Amino acid sequence: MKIGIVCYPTYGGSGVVATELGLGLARKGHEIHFITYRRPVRLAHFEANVFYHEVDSEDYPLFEYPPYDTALASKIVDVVKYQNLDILHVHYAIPHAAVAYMAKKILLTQGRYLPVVTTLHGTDITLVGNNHAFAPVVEFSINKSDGVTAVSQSLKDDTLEQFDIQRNIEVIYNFIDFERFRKTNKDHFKKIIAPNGERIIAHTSNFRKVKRVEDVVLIFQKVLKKVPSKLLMIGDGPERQHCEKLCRDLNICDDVRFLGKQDAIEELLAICDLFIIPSENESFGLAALEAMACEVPVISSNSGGLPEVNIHGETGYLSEAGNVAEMAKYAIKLLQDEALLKTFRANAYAQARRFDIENILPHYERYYQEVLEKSVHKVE
Ligand code: GMT
Repeated sequence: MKIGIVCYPTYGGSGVVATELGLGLARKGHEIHFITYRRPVRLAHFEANVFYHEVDSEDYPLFEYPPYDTALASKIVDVVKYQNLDILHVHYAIPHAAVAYMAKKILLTQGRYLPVVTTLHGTDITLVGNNHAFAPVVEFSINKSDGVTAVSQSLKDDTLEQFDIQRNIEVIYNFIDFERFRKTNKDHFKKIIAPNGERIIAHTSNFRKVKRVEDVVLIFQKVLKKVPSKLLMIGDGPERQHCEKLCRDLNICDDVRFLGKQDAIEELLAICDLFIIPSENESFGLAALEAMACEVPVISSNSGGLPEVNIHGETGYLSEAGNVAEMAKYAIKLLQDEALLKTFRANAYAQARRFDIENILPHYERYYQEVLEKSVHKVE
């Protein structure tokens, strides 16, 4: 198949999933065309059947906000026509699903039907999408997509609850590539971070409010009182500065390292004992899955799709978002019991295996095929 993929090219989960999906499909022989405003971060190397089309957004003094949506729609039309794409897969509803609809309408005037699959990732529904500034367009463009997928059952349920959706939504989970995410020996690295054999705890995110990053620091402060440990804060975003100040106020800076955005996250996860993800809302929690693939148990909130990934009492523990005391209690329990930690490590890995990219890719392929078959004679 010739597949167009529209996504955000940044470190965010939706862009990562879109890029890894494209690369995985390319390995299976499909021709993949990424269409976005910058080269996606995970698209680092040349691949024979992977193409990247940059959206060139014209800046003009009249525009306070350069019209990216218009430029993207034009680029989609161009790539679909001249690369002869079979299907377009857009990741994150805003604005991609609406832009795809516009491109589809333009192509229709030229006698061509473009089947569009939209994948809902999370905040495009739960946080931003249901804001009145976007909601009518999000609802309309979901209903007008030829196929819609959600990354967890919880996100599907939220979408059906919050919008008037007239069509089926297919749950296709986030996935993990075990070629890359696996526990490797990085002991030399561990010695630098935890020279006295301290436990190592990690958090990865885009440091947005929804992640409750402050809770990570508060949980760690409690853990530190009972278990010698170090905290790795990986990623960057609006809440980082506030968290750094909190660490200074709590006088725990010597035990916390803010590492910023990192490309080789698997190398950091390889030395970790525990991962914390206390989000207010989390449609799936790809970061938790990445940790579990590296045999790291997870302390998480029970919001959104996290219970579909992290199994309470098996792969980690779940608490109500904001219940810092309970999360700290669970973390201490695990970190103080070597045998329990070992069992949870093995369970986390086994659970992560369920989301192996090798199992999830065929699901997407089947779904594309289904959408294509239903679109054959369409001239809507
Ligand atoms: O808000 C983020 O964490 C980034 C966001 C994105 O779309 O870039 O991530 C969402 O999509 C990921 C991939 O499908 C999911 O694993 C994350 O759980 C989800 N984030 C939220 O729902 C907050």
